[in-house]
Amino acid sequence: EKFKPLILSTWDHGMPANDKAWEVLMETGDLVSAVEEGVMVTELDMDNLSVGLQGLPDREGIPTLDASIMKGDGSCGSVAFVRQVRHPISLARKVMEETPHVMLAGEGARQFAIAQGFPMEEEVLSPKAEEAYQKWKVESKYKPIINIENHDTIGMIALGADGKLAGSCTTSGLAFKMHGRVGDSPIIGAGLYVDDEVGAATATGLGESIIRICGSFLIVELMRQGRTPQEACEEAVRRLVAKNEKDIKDIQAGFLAINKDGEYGAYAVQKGFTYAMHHTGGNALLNAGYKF
Ligand code: SD4
Repeated sequence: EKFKPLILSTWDHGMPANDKAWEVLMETGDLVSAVEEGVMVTELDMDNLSVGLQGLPDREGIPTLDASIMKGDGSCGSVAFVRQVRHPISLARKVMEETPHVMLAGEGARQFAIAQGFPMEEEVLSPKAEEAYQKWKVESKYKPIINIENHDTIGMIALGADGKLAGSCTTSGLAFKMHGRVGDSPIIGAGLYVDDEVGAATATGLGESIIRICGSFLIVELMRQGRTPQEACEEAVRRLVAKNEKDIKDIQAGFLAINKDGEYGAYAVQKGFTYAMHHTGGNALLNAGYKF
């Protein structure tokens, strides 16, 4: 099956994000605004504890955010380890459009946000994040847990009617990470990769395992060599499993891919990875296949 336009997003919260992205795409025809505004919905969702400032904080109790955006012509921008910014995806877009750089991190990213007129939010944890942090502090153990809300990054990839592609990815990262830890989401080629000649891919899950295999870039390259999006996602999971063998029982990671013809695929390490797919016929929540 082939669909054009087509929008794919990770997890259940991909549904409202897709709805918004579709609306923007239909109204404006602007794919970059569609993928930006789509995930902005998730950045504001107070029930989502792994995207946006309401997300679970790092070990010091501070929420720090990662985001990236990319167009199929190779334009891209990202921000990593940024504080006090409500919409890191919009800041990533500003990096793409207003600077000669691809990536800004930490205090520099925050200063750039101020210069661009972004409001600075107070660093107060959301009630749910505060509660979870207080509980975590009792034992203060770092252990990634599969498929609970600390693996709920949103990654979105989209194919326009004109055959152009774009993608976005935004997260508060792993719950209770070390201060300064950066995941896959803001790393072009890890959490997101888009190439108009081939297709697009995005990732969710344990960022370290995804960075190790350049997950999203790998999927796009496999599609370039002739694999379908589904085959490419499965091969990336195989590679990820091989490179993360000793901890694999505790790792969840999932990938989404679209090729430029409008075929798509999804695959995860463990059961439970859902994704939303929007085409002209509507928006649907699907279950990805999985390895274990
Ligand atoms: C990260 N990939 O920072 C993200 C985690 C994730 O919801 O998917 N979180 O490693």
